[in-house]
Amino acid sequence: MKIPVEMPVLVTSALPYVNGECHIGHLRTYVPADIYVRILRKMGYEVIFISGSDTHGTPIVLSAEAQGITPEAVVERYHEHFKRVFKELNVNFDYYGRTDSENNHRRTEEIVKKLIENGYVYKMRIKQAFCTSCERFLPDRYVEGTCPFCGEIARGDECDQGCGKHLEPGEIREPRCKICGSTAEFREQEHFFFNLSSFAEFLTSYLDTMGGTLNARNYAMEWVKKELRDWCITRNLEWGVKFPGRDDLVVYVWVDAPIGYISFTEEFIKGEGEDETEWGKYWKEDKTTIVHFIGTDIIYHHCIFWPAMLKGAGYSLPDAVVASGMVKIDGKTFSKSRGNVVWTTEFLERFHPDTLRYYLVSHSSHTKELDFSWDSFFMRVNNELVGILGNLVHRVLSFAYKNFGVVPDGDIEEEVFAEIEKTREEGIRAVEDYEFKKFVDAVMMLADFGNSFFQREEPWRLIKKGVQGRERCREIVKNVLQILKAVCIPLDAVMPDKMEEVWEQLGMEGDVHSVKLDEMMVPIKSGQALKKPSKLFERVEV
Ligand code: B3M
Ligand code: ZN
Repeated sequence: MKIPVEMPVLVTSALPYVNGECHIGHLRTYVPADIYVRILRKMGYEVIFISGSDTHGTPIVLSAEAQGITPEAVVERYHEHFKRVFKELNVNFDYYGRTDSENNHRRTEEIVKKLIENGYVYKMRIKQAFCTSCERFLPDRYVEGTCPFCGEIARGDECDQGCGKHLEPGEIREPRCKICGSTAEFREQEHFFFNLSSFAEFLTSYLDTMGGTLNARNYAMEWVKKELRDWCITRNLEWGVKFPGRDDLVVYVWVDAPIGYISFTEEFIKGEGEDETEWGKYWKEDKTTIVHFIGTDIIYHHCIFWPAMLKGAGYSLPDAVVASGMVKIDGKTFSKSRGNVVWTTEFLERFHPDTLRYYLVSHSSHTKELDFSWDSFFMRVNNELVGILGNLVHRVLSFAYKNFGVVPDGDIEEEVFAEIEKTREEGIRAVEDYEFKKFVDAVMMLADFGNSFFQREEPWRLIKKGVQGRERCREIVKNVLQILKAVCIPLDAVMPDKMEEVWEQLGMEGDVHSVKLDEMMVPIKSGQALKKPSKLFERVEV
């Protein structure tokens, strides 16, 4: 999607449940979102980048029960953990909130009341799974059973192992209590429903123009075409946002979680000391572009529930939903119990965060599944980062530093400018299509071009061939330094630490993070002092 450049952009990244540690499966959404934001800024957009911890719902409560601590304690621990991991990975949110903030409680209440006022909420008695030995109702992940649609093992609110459908309370077959394992029964209880089915027509036309990746749109379209069932929006839990007027019920976590996007925008803007109504520009007046980064497993929630809720309460609609493919490890789905998991902190103890950022976007295209394996990680680092990029930087800078000490004089050749401009254009097109792999591939091609150019012109021979040879050598070196500069600017979005190192070695002023893509075409200044080059990447091994 091409965004009008005068429009501020709000980019959000799905809110992680803070019920356990961050594994690399999480990162498939956050890292590309961060890269997207950095590139948009380099294209001249005004962007705010927001996320936060999803602190409610049964994922949190179950984890608390298992650890014998309170939900607050679980949230406290992992909220800080996620913040630290994002910082280490250079995923730079402008604001990282939490859905249990007072403000999010207030905003959720306001929106639910609006939906009630506008006639979209009704009461109904339904059958719900109940455990007689634990003497409690079993909402969402408290219950396991079989999916009524595909027969696979499922949890209370989603068929996570099979067809991926959202399940309404009472729909699961052969329910078992997740706590004690005994067979559950169904009991009647009064709950509140959101009249989702009345939004079918609206959703059809909304999805027709919604930007983002095609997987999001197509999945959502299919669901709308089949049938939309009304959506139970209350749960029997203590922990959560109370349903207005009912002390015994909280709203379903998928109500207050996406509302977090609004609350965090508000909280960020208030923190910036701006007028409190400023956030309305984003969520009320439709004067901005809203882009959600999510995983494919939560398309239903973001492309169906969420726009319907926003529409029903009179808020602005998301302009694009970008859905990343899931991460597998050696071809298998993540599983903590089977030891099939890679923890982010352990990864970062051994490898530089930039290598992980690079791997996550270069290994497969954004909407495809990413099959993580150590072999493929080592290969990418050794062949591409060390072999192509590190090699270019080290060879060129060492030669230039040794022979000139500064960026030498000379004109940039047309061939070089053409190659850089091609990279810039391809890169922008790739980002507009959310093809982050194509983006890095284009820049790495330019680095490759730099290597062949240096090899072809043989400056190390020229320098020994008298005045004329030395003259030509200067020009060649100036040109490859230009290529380096042009590689550094876009790649900074992917590997900010490493590209800052190169930027410094090139003797450039200021930091590379604020440099726009247009600067790729601006000739590097002759005479600026080069720094003594050091190795950019180390080879990695098992
Ligand atoms: N907390 C995470 C997940 O289901 C969920 C996302 C909320 S985004 C508003 O993967
Ligand atoms: Zn199913």
